[in-house]
Amino acid sequence: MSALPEGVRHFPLYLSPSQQAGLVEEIRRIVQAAPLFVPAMPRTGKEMSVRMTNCGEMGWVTDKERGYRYQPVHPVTGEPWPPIPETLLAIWRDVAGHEKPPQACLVNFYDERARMGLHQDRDESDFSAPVVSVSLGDDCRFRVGTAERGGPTASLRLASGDVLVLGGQSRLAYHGVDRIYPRTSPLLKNGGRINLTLRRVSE
Ligand code: MD3
Ligand code: FE
Repeated sequence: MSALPEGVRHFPLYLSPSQQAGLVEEIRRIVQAAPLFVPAMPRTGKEMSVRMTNCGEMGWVTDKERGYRYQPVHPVTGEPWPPIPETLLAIWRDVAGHEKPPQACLVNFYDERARMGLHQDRDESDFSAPVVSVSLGDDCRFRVGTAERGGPTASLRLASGDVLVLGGQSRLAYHGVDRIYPRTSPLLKNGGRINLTLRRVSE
């Protein structure tokens, strides 16, 4: 499959380089208050290669014992997540086409070896809201399929400043990150990729 599935909208270079740099500063402040944690798969405890944190009322976390969930506090510090920066709320208002503001913003950090296997996002209880994703730093190969496991997939190169909106049919599509293209962006001093996903968690 080469065409993008229904409901996927890609806005290449939605953010200018100076807007990207401003957003990176805001993410640095978030990571200072809410340090990156190592997510682990339910039951097996296998560690993911991506490092994570969140901002917003709720954050997505996972560990061996309690599995995938949203919770209002950081899993290590026990502190509430920092608020979602206004820059991100403004992006949501512009592209989401959804009345209510996002409740959660997951911050994923990929080093050059990190990946994310194909999965569905179904830990939210409101699938009427889209997911809005913002990419910063190195390019990646993003893959998106259908709502059925084993269906056809399309791949898309995401670059720094790109925004992706996953709504409608694509909200329950399988998706993942096949690879990072190291040193393709000058934005992050030590390289790597940051992805921010804005979501509604409950209705
Ligand atoms: C397609 N993150 O955090 S963002 C995730 O680049 C996640 O870090 C990837 O998948 C990343 O769950 C992909 C783009 C994205 C986010 C949510 C989706 C694509 C999606 C939900 C449904 C379909
Ligand atoms: Fe996902």
